[in-house]
Formats: sequence, structure tokens, C-alpha cells
Amino acid sequence: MPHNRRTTASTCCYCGVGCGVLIEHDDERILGVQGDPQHPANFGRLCSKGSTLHLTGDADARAQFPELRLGKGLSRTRTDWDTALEHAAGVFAETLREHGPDSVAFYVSGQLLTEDYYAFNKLARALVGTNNIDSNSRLCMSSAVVGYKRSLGADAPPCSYEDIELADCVLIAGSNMAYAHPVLFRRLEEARARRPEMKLIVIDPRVTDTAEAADLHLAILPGTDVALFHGILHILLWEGWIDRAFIDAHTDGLDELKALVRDYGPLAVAEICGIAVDDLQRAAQWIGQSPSVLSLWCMGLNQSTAGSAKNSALINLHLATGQIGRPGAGPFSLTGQPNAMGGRETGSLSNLLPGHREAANVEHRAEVAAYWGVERLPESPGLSAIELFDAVRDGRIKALWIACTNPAQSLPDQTRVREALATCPFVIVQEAFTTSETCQYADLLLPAASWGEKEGTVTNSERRISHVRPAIPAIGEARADWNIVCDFARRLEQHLRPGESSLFDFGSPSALFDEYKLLTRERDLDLSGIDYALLDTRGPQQWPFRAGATQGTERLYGDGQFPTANGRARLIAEPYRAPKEKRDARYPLILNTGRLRDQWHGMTRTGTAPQLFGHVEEAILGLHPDELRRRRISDGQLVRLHSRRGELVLPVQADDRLRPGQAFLPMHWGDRYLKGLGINVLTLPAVDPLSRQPELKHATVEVSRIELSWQFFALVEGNVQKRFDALRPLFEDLRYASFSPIGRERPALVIRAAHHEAPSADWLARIDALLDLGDGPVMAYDDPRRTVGKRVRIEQSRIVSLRLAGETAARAWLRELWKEGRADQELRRWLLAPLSAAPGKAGAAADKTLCNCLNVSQSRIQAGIDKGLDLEGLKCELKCGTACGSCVPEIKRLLAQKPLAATA
Ligand SMILES: Nc1nc2c(c(=O)[nH]1)N[C@H]1C(S)=C(S)[C@@H](COP(=O)(O)OP(=O)(O)OC[C@H]3O[C@@H](n4cnc5c(=O)[nH]c(N)nc54)[C@H](O)[C@@H]3O)O[C@H]1N2
Ligand SMILES: Nc1nc2c(c(=O)[nH]1)N[C@H]1C(S)=C(S)[C@@H](COP(=O)(O)OP(=O)(O)OC[C@H]3O[C@@H](n4cnc5c(=O)[nH]c(N)nc54)[C@H](O)[C@@H]3O)O[C@H]1N2
Ligand code: SF4
Ligand SMILES: [Mo]
Repeated sequence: MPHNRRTTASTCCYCGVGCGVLIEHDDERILGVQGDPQHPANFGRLCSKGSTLHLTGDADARAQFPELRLGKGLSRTRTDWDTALEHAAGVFAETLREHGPDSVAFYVSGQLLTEDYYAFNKLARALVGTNNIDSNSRLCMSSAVVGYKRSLGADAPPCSYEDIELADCVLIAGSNMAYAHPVLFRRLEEARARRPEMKLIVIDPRVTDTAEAADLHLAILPGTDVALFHGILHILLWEGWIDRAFIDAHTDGLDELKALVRDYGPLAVAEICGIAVDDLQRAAQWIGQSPSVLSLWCMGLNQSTAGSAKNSALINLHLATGQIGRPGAGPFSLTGQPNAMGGRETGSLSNLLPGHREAANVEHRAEVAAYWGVERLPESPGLSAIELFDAVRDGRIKALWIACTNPAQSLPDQTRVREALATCPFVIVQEAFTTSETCQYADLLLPAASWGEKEGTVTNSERRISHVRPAIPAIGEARADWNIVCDFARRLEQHLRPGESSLFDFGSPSALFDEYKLLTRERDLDLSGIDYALLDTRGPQQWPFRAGATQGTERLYGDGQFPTANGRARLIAEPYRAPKEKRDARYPLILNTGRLRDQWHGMTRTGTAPQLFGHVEEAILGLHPDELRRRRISDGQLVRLHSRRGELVLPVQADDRLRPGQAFLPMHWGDRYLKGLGINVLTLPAVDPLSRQPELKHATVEVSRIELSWQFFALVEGNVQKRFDALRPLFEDLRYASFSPIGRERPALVIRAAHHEAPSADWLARIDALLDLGDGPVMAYDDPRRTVGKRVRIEQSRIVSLRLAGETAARAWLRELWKEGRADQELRRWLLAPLSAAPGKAGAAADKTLCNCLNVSQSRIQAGIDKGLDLEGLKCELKCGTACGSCVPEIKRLLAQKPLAATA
């Protein structure tokens, strides 16, 4: 252990749970990470992603130096910060002069810290003079923002994490918490173990790990949530399970809502939602009769053309039953990104201003302008993400600044997004990793400091602000986001307001925080009583936290007073509308997209830790077995998945946790790990009319057979990032290619590819050279008819590199040999055999790592189960599930399947 090993308390940079982490480091490198026992979000726990943070962030993948391209078609070259920012300020000044303030735009992110967010906002609205600043929160939280604002009067989740433990009935809608908010899910599991009488209802079209834990799973047809919530309200009204006194004293709109939900009788709703009437009744009864009801929701509600309606229809249930403002009760929207909340607070959606203000409100604009000391703020409405990229594509936006988000992976309808990025005259990408899909479009790449290297604050789902502390200096020449923005802004001021005092004279993130917080004073989120020193002495705090207060606020609306004009909450009457894209004969399947347990978004960070691919290794489409049968497609086969907008080639897997007619694809794959434009080449840019949030969970698609007779498989150890970068471009012309870093102690890159004919011998020779299979201790065999070619490199009696071309039946077997470090006679015999098939029973799928913390595979767990071990026995003997616990739901599923396995 290095003698100067130290610990810095900070936060996890992934999800909105906002766990505290203790970063172990030696002031230069991050060496380890532990959950912070003092942090009130996680009390020491971490999930599979948080606990592997120290294994991520490979320097080979990091952006380390500014790079500038001096003309389209040229390549970028390294430059220094002065040149980079002077150039950017010059281009912005000229664009503003020629085309006006609305010809530039900023597209930022819920993974920025509050101080970064605030600096970007001030830059866009006060200096540049445009409202064209939007965030990836538009794809994530904007429906929840609308839901809270119009139903309750302000964008404030009224609950605390503790309420998850206190509730008598928890309703989870459109959230796979077990994967996406694991530490909160652990808190829920533990509470249910202590209080088994607690009820859990899960609403999700799929059987997820979260749904499997439920007492009642409503597997509704995609997009039908509004009908379901209205149907529940219909029963609540009919049965008298409402809180009349609360409704009368604290809400408006009952009559209209009552008139609407009259049409949502149980039979009709059960039919629309595709569920049993009894289940609907039971859900209503639990909601109507439990002493306290808490709802948790996420993207299954928000990412919809009815996202705002879904949010308000759910909040209606709380208002009608008075289930708000009390321990264990309330509508609790789970936030996705670590600082989704900070973005909303600082006004980082185009329609907002700092301090929960509105860009369209004259008084709000005047207040902020006065505080900033500028004459006025821009009046013309800003563009929201989808509109913004449309405006880039049709040339209205001439300079685009993208920070901390990867739109060339995460926005819907990638073909259009890519066209926009390719045509934009000037694109700045402020990024921590060069591997993001968007980097290729950067005319100016600004390297950003990332997790463990930067300071500021974040607000988690329960309105709790934490101090994010740096452990080590930023890599290379990377700089903190706030610092880049302020430096640029001061240079732009030289062009736009020379001689005047700077609006961006901030020397530290705390200076930004101190300026920003006063914009929240006397607003609903008033956090003016917080500063870094307080967070350091008293720990993370929940807003509102007014100046002079001694503590923050656990729960809102306990007094029934809502921040609306008349103090009353609003029941919203909006009818159910079906999703935008309808199924038809050409596109008969509904494509749903979402998270995996161990990956984060476009995988720039998680993709650098090969062990995180142990759970799910490649992009696979899930489809009900009936749909496969109907199309005469076998499990594991490569298929062509296509929508009205684009296509992908990838393997399909039979999945009876989906209903027939539905398909599921993880959201993580862009064009790096899978050939194609990524999964969002299939999705559509239709948006909710109020929140402008796109419908990312509902595109219609079809799956077709595809004949790709030539197959390729390779596995090569060591230098994963470098090999990846060298090999990846060579696969661009093949029909299918997938890349996965794998392994633990010995990281390796796995490549699978397929095409309708064999590529040239020359191509194969280039690949072999990059795989170290060109010369040295390499065993080779090419069968005379050239249907199969095999190469294996063995060093110190171990396989270190191999490839199969033509036909790849032995790939799973070879992988096992590699993993076990075997290179014996059996391998030699196989190598010289004319066909590729492996000896013994071959072709089995690769084993998956269920427990990533303790490295326990599914097959070992299954063997334990077959031996008669129960969960405790498995934990005791194999140690699986004893660290972060993320794998426990899946182990429970294997245990539940036991009788099946026994009779099979
Ligand atoms: N492991 C991991 N965790 C993450 C992230 C990550 O990338 N990886 N990202 C973070 C971010 S930014 C976010 S926003 C959150 C997202 O967290 P979640 O929203 O929980 O995750 P998703 O998997 O996107 O979607 C949740 C569920 O919505 C369901 N769904 C689809 N359509 C419908 C519908 O019409 N109605 C209902 N009721 N449900 C539907 C899907 O089947 C899916 O199981 O996760 C955060 N946490
Ligand atoms: N089909 C489909 N699409 C989706 C979704 C879905 O469910 N289905 N979910 C949507 C949702 S909810 C979200 S939130 C988005 C997420 O989409 P993105 O925002 O595109 O996701 P990330 O890959 O997290 O992008 C963050 C980028 O910032 C970089 N980065 C990391 N740290 C820093 C830093 O400190 N500074 C800077 N400047 N850069 C940094 C990372 O390398 C990464 O490239 O995806 C959306 N897209
Ligand atoms: S639940 Fe996991 S990903 Fe989310 S903040 Fe906690 S450790 Fe990080
Ligand atoms: Mo998100």
C-alpha cells in the first residue's frame, strides 16, 4: 500500500440516488472507492457501478488536450487552451454579429455540477443573449418538471428517501429501480424484510427485477399508464376511498376530473391496459386503503408523448387520497442523472431561469437581469433539445456548444442528429472521454475534468445537496467545466462588452455557488442558507434551507399549502392518448429501450471497466419466444431490426419476461461497441406537447431474418483501448460487428462480426496483424475449401489471442479455454481438424457474471442451487450477493426456477 494513501469524501457520478463515496487515492491516482457510511443517501452502501468507479476512466480513453479542426474535412490537431478559447470566442463573436444571438446554442447535461450549470446559464442568457440552452434532462426529467409544476405549483419532489422505508404501500411506475437506482432499491428490500405487511405494486410492461419483487405486477401495455391511473381513480371515487376533506380544503379541479374518469370504468381500462380487472381492483384497494402510499416513477412515465399527462394522472391519485406531505406518502419522481435536480434549480432547460423561474415571465426575467447587472434577458423562446437539433440541421444554428452529453448516441432519430452535427459550421464538444460518438463531430474538443477531479455541488432525488470534492488533479490538461466556461466567457466579453467589468469573475466553484444561491432566496427552493462550509461541517442538506435556518426540509406540503397562486393543488383532467407511432403490418412490434444493471448510458466510463461487461456482454434484442417462432428465427441468431427510420443488425434472444408484440433493447449501444448508428437510429423524435420530452420507450419495429454466412470471432488480451481504436474502423464495411471488453485480471477485447461473403484475404491479414496473429508463436489452420480459418497465439502455455473466420461454432469453448488458461492437446487437435466445431458439447452461450463484486458466474450459482443451496447457503458458500447486493434479485429468480430445472 502506498504510504500516502488518503481518503476524500465525495459523491458517485452516476445516478440520482446521489450516494456518498470515499475515494482512496495517493494524490495522483485513484486507488479504491468505498461507500460513505456518513452519507444519508446510502449509509455506506454502493451498487455494482459505484463500487467499481476506481476501475473506470482508462487514461487511453480520456480527453487530455484541447484539439482544433481548422476546416471541415481536415483532422483535428492538438492545441493549447489560449488558442482554443480565443478561437472559440472569435467564432462566437462573429456568428453573433452576423446572425444574432439565436444563431448559437448550448446543449448541456444533468451530469454537470450545479456550478457548471449556473455558469453555462449565465453565459447563454446574460452574455450571449439567447434562451437556446437546453439539457439532456429534456430526454429525462422534463415531463416530471411539468407534472410537478402544474399539479403542485413548483418543480419540487416533496419526499425523502426515508419515506420509502416508512410507506405502507409503494407504487413503482415505469422504473426499474433494481437496476437504475439500486441503493434505494436495497433500502426498499430491507424495509420490506422488516415489515412484510408493506405492499409493493409495480407497473411496467416488462417483468424486470423490480417487478419480480412486487406483490402485484401490472404488466400494462406500453404507454397506457394514463388510462390505468384514471381507472384507479374511478374505483377510488366509486368506493369512496378518497379524502374528501383534503380535496375540499387543498385542491381545485375535482368536478372536471370526475367527469373525465367516469368513462374509465374497470372493464374498459383493463381492456386498454391489457391487465386483469381483479388486478386493477386490487391496486385501487391498496392505494385507497393503505394508511400511507408512496409512488416512485422514472422513464416509463416521463419518456412519452403523454409524459406530462402520465405524471399529472399519477399525482391526481395522491391528491384525491390526501397521500402527500406525510411520512411514507407522496409522489416521488426518481431523478436519473446525479444532478438532474441541479439543472432544474439553475434553470437549465430552455424555458426556465435560475431559481425555478420561467424564461417566458417578464418579471422573472427582470429579476434575474437586475441580479446579474445586465439590461435585460432575451425574450424569444429558446429551443428544446429535439427542436434545437432540427434548427442545427436546417442551418438556423451556426455554432453549437455541447457539454457533458453525447447526443450522437442518446438523442432519437440518429440519422437526423448526425446530419445536423455534420452540417453545423462550428461544434464545440466539452468532454471527458474522446470515445463518445459526438467527439467525431467536434471542431473544437475541450477536455473536461471528470469524476474524482472536480469540485462543486449536486442535488439528488430527495432535494439533498452534497459537496462533490476532488481527490486528484485533472488528467493531462483537462479543466473543470465551470472553469472552461468562465474563461471562455471572459474572452467573449472582450468582443461583446469591452471595458466593462466581467460577469464571470469567479475564481472557484464556491464563488459561483454563493452567487447562484441568492437567486433562490424566497423562492420555493430557497437554499440561500447553504454554503460549502456548512456542507463540510454538517453534511449534505435538503432544500429548502433558508438563510439562518438550522436544518433543511425533509418533506414539503405538510400544511396542505401549495405554491400555486391560490395555495391549492390542481387535479388535472387529461384523457388517455395512445402513443404516437401505431403498429401496423410492416412494423408490428413495439420497441422499448432502457437500462442494464452495470452500464451507464453511452458507456464512455463504464465501458473502460471490462468486468462491467460480465453481466451483459453485447447488445442483444429481447423478443418473446412466440415472435421468434412466428418468424422462424432461432434464439441467439443475428437479425435485422428495423424501424421507419433506420436499422441495426444484432443477435436476438428469446425472453419470456416480455409480452408478445414487444421488443426490448438496452439503451447503451451507440456506434462504438456495435456497428451501426446505435439503438437510437430506430427511435422517433415525437415529443410531449408540454414537456417536449421525446418518446424513447415506444417505437414500432420489425425483426427480419438475415443470412450472413461468413462469421468472425476474435479474442485478444491486453491494451484493450488501443487495440479497440485500431481495429474498430476496419469493421465499418461489415454487416454486423460487435466489440466487448471483457475479463478481470486479464482484460481482453472480444470481437464478433458477420457478413454475407468473406472479406478479402488482405483485410484478414491486416486484422491478424493487429491481433498479434501475424507472426510469432501462432498456430494456424486454413481448411482447403477456405470455409474456416483458425489462428491461436499461445504464450507461456496460455491463449493470448485467437480468431476464427468463416464459421465460429467453437467460440464459446475457446473462450472457456482462454478463461481457464488452458492450451492443451485438445486445443491442438481441434486446431488441425477441418471444421470449427468444438469437441464435446459445444456452442453453449458464454457464462454470465451475476455477482460482479465477488466474480461469481451464473453457472456456479446454478450448480449451487442444483446442490440444494438456498439464498443464505449460496451467500455463505459462494459469497455471491454479499457485497453490493445488485445480483440478489437475479439469484432469487434462479432459485424460483429451481423446480423447472429439476424436472427438465
Ligand atoms: N444502471 C444504470 N442506472 C441508471 C442509468 C444508467 O444508464 N444505468 N441512468 C440513470 C438515468 S439518467 C435515468 S433517467 C434512470 C432511468 O431509470 P429507469 O426509468 O428506471 O430505467 P429505464 O430502464 O430507462 O426504464 C424503466 C422502465 O420503464 C419501463 N417502461 C417502458 N414503457 C413503459 C410504459 O409505457 N409504462 C410504464 N409504466 N413503464 C414503461 C421499461 O420497461 C423499463 O423497465 O436511471 C439512472 N440510473
Ligand atoms: N433510446 C433511449 N435513449 C435514451 C434514453 C432511453 O431510455 N432510451 N434515456 C435518455 C436519458 S434519460 C438520458 S439522461 C440520456 C443520457 O444521454 P447522454 O447525456 O448522452 O449520456 P452519457 O453517455 O452519460 O453522456 C455524458 C457524456 O459526458 C461525458 N462526461 C463525463 N463526465 C464529464 C464531465 O465531468 N465533464 C464533461 N464535460 N463531460 C463529462 C461522458 O464521457 C459522456 O460522453 O439518454 C437518453 N437517451
Ligand atoms: S445507486 Fe449506485 S450508481 Fe447510483 S449513486 Fe449509488 S452507487 Fe452510484
Ligand atoms: Mo436520464
